Amino acid sequence: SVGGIKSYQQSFLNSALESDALQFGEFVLKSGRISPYFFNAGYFSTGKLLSTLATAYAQAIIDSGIEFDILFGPAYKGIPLCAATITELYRLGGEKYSNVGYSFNRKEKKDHGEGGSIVGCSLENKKILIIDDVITAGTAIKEAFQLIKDAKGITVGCIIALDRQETTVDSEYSATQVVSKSYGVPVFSIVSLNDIVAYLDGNGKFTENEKLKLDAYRKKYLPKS
Ligand code: OMP
Repeated sequence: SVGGIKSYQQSFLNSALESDALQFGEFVLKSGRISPYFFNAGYFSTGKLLSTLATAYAQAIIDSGIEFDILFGPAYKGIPLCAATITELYRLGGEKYSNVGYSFNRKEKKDHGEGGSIVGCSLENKKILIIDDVITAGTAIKEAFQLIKDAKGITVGCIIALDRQETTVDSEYSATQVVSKSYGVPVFSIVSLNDIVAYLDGNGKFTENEKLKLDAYRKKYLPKS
């Protein structure tokens, strides 16, 4: 491994750079903060890219060792993520994952047919792992926790693609730390900002100027550990 990162993390980062899912420049975040980088998981939009992304999620889940029954993808972005990742989880993890299911929610409630807002496996009394792209303010993920609670599931953790490792606007902790503390569950990620810096720096994949800006940003919004 390069810069202490695993090969699936490298593949993920290479694909993220090639597809422009990971970009350097000047971006306005949901928080209003100006960031020198931005990650857009929606750019993993070919079969090749999505399969690399799904492999990375599946490897990160396997590495975490977390025990769960259902991978839940909050609408809309979580839907392809959970479907693609569950197939990779079975392909790479084998029998241990053969009974792990997946589900997602509808944004609009259906009042005919099977009804309800959950599609896929029933969440009732099941251990649920939430899959999402990035947690910034935690708005989307909070909704997911509520949906799962309403469907009588038990959320046991979250897996995201990128942990930005920056303080939220109203705390000294990062969004992943806040979610983890408030819900008492672990939040895993394929990569963190530290991994990005370590890997790209060791590979000459970004310019000296980009590196300086990224370092300054990281230090400015460094969360408590
Ligand atoms: P929450 O639902 O508030 O946690 O925010 C997630 C959102 O952050 C995403 O839907 C994006 O609009 C945004 N985002 C990214 O997708 N990638 C980034 O690198 C940074 C952000 C952001 O705006 O902070």
